[in-house]
Amino acid sequence: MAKIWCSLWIIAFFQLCTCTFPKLEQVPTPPLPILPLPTYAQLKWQQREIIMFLHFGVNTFTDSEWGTGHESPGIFNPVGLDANQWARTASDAGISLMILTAKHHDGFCLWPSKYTDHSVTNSPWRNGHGDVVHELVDAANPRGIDVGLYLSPWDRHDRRYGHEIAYNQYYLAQLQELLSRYGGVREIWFDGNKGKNAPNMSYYFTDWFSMVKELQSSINIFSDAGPDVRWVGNEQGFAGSTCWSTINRTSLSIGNASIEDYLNKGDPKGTDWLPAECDVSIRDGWFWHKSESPKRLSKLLEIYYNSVGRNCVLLLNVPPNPTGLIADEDVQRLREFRSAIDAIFSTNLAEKCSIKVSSRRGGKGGGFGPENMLDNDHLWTYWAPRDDEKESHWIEFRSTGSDEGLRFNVIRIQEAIGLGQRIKRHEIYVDGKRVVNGTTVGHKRLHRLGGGVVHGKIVRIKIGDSRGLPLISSIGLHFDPFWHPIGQPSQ
Ligand code: FUL
Repeated sequence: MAKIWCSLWIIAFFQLCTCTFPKLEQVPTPPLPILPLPTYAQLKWQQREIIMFLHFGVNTFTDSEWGTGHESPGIFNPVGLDANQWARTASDAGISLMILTAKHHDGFCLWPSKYTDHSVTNSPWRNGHGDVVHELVDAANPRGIDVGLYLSPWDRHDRRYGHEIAYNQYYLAQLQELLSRYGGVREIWFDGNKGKNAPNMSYYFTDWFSMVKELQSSINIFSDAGPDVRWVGNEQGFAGSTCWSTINRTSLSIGNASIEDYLNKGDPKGTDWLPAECDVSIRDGWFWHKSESPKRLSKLLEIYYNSVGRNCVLLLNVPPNPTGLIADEDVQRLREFRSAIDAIFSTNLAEKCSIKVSSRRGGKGGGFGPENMLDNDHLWTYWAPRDDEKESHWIEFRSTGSDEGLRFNVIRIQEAIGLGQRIKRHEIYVDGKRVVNGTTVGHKRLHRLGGGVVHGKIVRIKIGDSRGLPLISSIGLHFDPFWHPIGQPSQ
């Protein structure tokens, strides 16, 4: 009898509990990341998409690309220099970071360094009281534009070059000036290039990098081998059609031509997050030359698709002229470039479609549905399939109109890279016909359709292979009126 009473009490207790406390629904959590991951500064850098490079110095006045180091500071006199015009040009082009050559290979310093007399201080410009770095910072910051600096390790002027300790100390002293006098510096550029006959000398990169991080905690350090941003391996502005932000830093060294292909593609097995930056000039040369003019809009767009559209950042050089201004034709071309990008990507035809996916993490209302691919957050809201969905992850967009369907020639896919870069292979079909056979995606993958404009009702994206589950933060179907693929190879 006691046993029966006891059981009845237990049943009653459980019933009471379930009536009083409704069953707790667990909110689905984000999936585990796949390492390596970007740092906060690297994520911010990637979102900039386009950065402006400014090559300016004595070469601007001598019509050369590499100065000898024997130029007289007396030739530097940009009488109309207006850094506000540079910053306005950047701002109108939607650019949020400008990187200036504070010192190029010729050793001439655009700021009054106390460690050399080879600087603006000995030039007629502003009667020797000028400071280009300062003027750039003052023009950029109020417009919400950040500043980065290039300080060439190869110095053809300074006599300490070739004397290892003395030169490394000199270089570190200049780094300290640049990174402590001008407020926040968001990127520092260590160019590994030097002439074949340059004296043999080691650079103390480890010391330099530590000093940089000590003085600027949210800076990104660029060099061939990072540690935060890597070179893409060429100066044409083209990343590999497969491009991983991951790579093995131990396989990299600075100024080593044999790794250019590795830099161009990255490495799916890489243990370091080290995304690539594509540096290219709007003109043929890095410095301004009277005989040169800006690249055509179609060329700039091709560069955009092959850099930003391949998971990289585009570092576009726009050289000021001897007056100290960005030439009108370059300003104009940059405006056209920005309005073309805006025109192409401001309309997303996928928004007019119904979407189906292979599965969704946490079911309906779980927070990882396909609607996340059409919102404005291209990083932290994303579609995720179910943990147990092994292969054949897919997304399908179906035109809801009764007309002839969608008309587009560009497909955009973005991964939620905050949780790692994952996708290795993907294919895209329009009404059952394959139009893209692609590999990596990363922050942004843009496919310009080699066959031209597509009219279709059903667009299906299949993720063939990935490191873990694919997480997709955004998808776009766009129309690019500037794309005429006659004779162009398919991507
Ligand atoms: C190269 C340099 O030699 C060029 O002059 C230019 O600065 C380019 C961005 O990097 O290595």
